[in-house]
Amino acid sequence: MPTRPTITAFKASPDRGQGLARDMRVRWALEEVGQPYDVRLVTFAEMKEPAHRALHPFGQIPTYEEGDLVLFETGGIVFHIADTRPGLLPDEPNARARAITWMFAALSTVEQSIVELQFVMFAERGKSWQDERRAMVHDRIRARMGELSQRLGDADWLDGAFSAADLIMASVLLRTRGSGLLDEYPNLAAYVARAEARPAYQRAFAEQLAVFEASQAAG
Ligand code: GTB
Repeated sequence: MPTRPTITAFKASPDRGQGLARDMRVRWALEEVGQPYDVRLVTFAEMKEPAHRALHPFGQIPTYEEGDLVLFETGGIVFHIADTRPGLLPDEPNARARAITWMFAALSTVEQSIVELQFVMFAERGKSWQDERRAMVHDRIRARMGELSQRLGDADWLDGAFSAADLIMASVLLRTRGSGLLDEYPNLAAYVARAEARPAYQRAFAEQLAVFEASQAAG
């Protein structure tokens, strides 16, 4: 059995426990493979201090420590979990390569404009051009979601059985729910709902929500 990992997460998540921060992906992957883990909570200030930057060059969460191994970037972390524990990647080499390709597609082709939307909504709030730019970014997201929707069709998962590719893709797509875009694509909305219904997702969600609730109770 591999060493019990420690991940980092927000001490006070700005999403108020909605499961949108990226530690959620890592928690979910660990739950899917049945790997117990520890969590170290960090403040925004702590993330920028040298001790945390030694783990994460960009001063962000999540990080992942397992014995001598230190990782950052959710794609790399989830891949490592899937590569070292059974359950999240197929054994057959071609199917495995396709699942890994979908992980990259989710992170580089689909997530890009979804992250851009977050800049529009938060960092660029109040700018005179915010509405115009939001409409442009919405259209870019729609283009990708439309293409993905076509490819998924009425399949349950991207390529056969549920895999790390679906875990990453659903984590990316669910971030569009608040904008209303996800509901424009009923098969993608159903895909995300299927992913969220998985017991491992539910356990991960409850764990990160408990952090938020504890922070509220502490005042
Ligand atoms: N590409 C990296 C990865 O996938 O690991 C991105 C990591 C990242 O963006 N981490 C964010 C962070 O540490 C937290 S998840 N931000 C602090 C900083 O950069 O100083 C992004 C996030 C934050 C908040 C919400 N929210 O409130 O809804 C959602 C997502």
